[in-house]
Amino acid sequence: MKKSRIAASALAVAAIALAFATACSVKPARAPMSSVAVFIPGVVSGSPTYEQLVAGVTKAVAATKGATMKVVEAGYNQGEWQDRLAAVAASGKFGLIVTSNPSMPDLCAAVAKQFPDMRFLVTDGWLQGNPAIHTVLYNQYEQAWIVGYLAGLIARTPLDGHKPHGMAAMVVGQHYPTLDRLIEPGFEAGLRAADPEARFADRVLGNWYDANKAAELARSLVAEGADVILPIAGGAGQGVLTAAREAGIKALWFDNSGYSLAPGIVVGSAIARQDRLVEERLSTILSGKGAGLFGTAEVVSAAQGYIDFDDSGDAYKALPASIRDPLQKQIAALRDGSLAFPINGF
Ligand code: RBF
Repeated sequence: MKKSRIAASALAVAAIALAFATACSVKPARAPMSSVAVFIPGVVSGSPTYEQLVAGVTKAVAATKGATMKVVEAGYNQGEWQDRLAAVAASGKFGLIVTSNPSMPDLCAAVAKQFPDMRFLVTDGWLQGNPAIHTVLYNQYEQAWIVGYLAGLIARTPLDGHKPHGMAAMVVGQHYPTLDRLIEPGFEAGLRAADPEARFADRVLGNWYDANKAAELARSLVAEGADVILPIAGGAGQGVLTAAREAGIKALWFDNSGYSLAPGIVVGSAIARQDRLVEERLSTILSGKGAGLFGTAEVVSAAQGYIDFDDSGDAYKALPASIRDPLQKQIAALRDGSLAFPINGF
């Protein structure tokens, strides 16, 4: 009796030891795709593109039972982004990282090598053929073309006491491939379609947050004769609106609707429906139907409704018919696809 009790307890100890050893040697189960990290290369507040990204993820997660999300802001030091991204993957808490901007596909590819179980949804970027990553690029040539066209009309029309000089301008955070190959060429092509003689200039800020410096750069453009300025500068874009208000010129906006940011000053908004796109793609992934997306790269454009012009703003509607009538024709043509500038990624 005693002997068998000792044997039984020895067996129990061995069983516990075996269970412990097994638990230690087996990797923790990988987090499900429904545990979503939203990786912000920058700061959400003030950057329309990131505000839309968070809005889209929030909607898809709210509509999916059991799904969770966490927003991780990586800040403005771009040299830290890859380590921050790797730390999110290494935490083991997430199955999917959703992020956005043209520099992110390469960083995600580097982190995917270290963490092959992770999956990545990257918008506003382009990378084909990596089985861990799905990217969607907006046709930003079309998005910029339509506000460039409006800029050309503004630059030749006296507005609210401002005498035009035939010049449009941009203040940009930094140079990068989608800006240099799509946004600026699209803006200039739209500008020249409205006014072949129009002048164009840009100024580079060197970051995405310094609104004071953005205002200074905008003032220097006004001194050169700019009649209208488009900021592509994240939170720093506010500085351009301040300078435009002081100088009595007009501003344009990009990504989301900007009319309420500076009433009477922002007279046009070229939209990328990032919130809708992210909600749709993430919903597909969360419902388990997204396996075929990973490894692919896609472009979405105006004819599909992901690029648009918001023609509902009061300041837009207050523009003279000599501006709105020709612009409205181009907006309709972009929407129905009869005006299109196809791009095939990079
Ligand atoms: N856009 C922003 O609105 N805020 C940002 O902080 C920001 N950071 C960027 C950082 C890099 C490295 C790159 C390449 C782009 C960044 N953008 C940012 C621009 C953004 O991806 C997009 O091109 C513009 O919002 C125009 O749609």
